[in-house]
Amino acid sequence: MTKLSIRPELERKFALVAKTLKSAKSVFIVAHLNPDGDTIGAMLTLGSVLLKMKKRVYMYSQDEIPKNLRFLKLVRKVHEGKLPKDKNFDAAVLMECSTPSRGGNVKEVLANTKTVVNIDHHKTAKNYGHINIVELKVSSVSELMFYLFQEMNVKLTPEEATGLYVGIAIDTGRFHYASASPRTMEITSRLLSYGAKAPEANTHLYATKEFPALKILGTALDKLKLLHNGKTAVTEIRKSDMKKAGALRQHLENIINYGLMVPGVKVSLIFREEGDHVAANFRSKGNFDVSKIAQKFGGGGHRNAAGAKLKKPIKEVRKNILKIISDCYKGDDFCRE
Ligand SMILES: [Mn+2]
Repeated sequence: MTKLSIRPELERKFALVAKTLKSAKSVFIVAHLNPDGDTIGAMLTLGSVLLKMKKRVYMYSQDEIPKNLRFLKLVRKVHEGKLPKDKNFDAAVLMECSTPSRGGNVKEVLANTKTVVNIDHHKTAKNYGHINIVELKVSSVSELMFYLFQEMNVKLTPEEATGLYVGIAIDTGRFHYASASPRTMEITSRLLSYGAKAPEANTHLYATKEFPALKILGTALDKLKLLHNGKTAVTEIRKSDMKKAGALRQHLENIINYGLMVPGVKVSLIFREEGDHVAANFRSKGNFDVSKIAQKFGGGGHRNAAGAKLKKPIKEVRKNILKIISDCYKGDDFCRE
């Protein structure tokens, strides 16, 4: 297949990384904390390629890898929360870690590594590596890694192609967001022709849910209410709901997004009892800046996704926060970006 072209400056950097990795005997690869499909997919694919080249490869994820990614075969070779005994490496590659600490407790290892490579696609990325490849116009670090393998003249195996496919699918919201560019699709097309197992990956990522996750979703939807002329969707999860569903915190992922699906809804909220406090989570559409509301209650986040923790009874938290949101609709414009 013909090479997919990139900016000469970027191509030179990838050539340098390819050369560094080819001559390295040992490589330390790091995923970020709370790892997602992109950081893990990119790490596993690089790990597999380097293992075939007979290098000492140490893949490190300080936090546990989520269950829905464990179908990727090489996951079992990742050291979860376990730093290497021999801390000397010829090269290290950090997958979308904006700073080294985003990779966890890796400072000492990096200090003993000859060449540190930082690969990222986020605005927040700092140039802490000896080689820094920070490219904002790609969907994912997995998409970015494709160019490295191109530069290394590697033909990816089906398993390796699946790793990059997972990263791209996750970060584009399964090709839903604007970040899925024509180039993203071209790269994905190549991954499929290398045998990426897209249907299998999609089943694990999008069509698998543990029973407690389904049950607690049912409870949250059952309690969902529309307020403020249909602009706010709100629900709550009590400790007793969690117990009844047998649900853990990990089973709550994505529930908040359901409220935003309702036409006309601008803000979705979940109030949840947890330990000795109430967690308030916010999602919004457009220029309604929920991070401003979270900040008023000691929390934070981004324009469209934020949260706060409050040590007050759930009824009171609910009333106070809904009041502020109602004021926002009435013209208080502090909550507009
Ligand atoms: Mn990413």
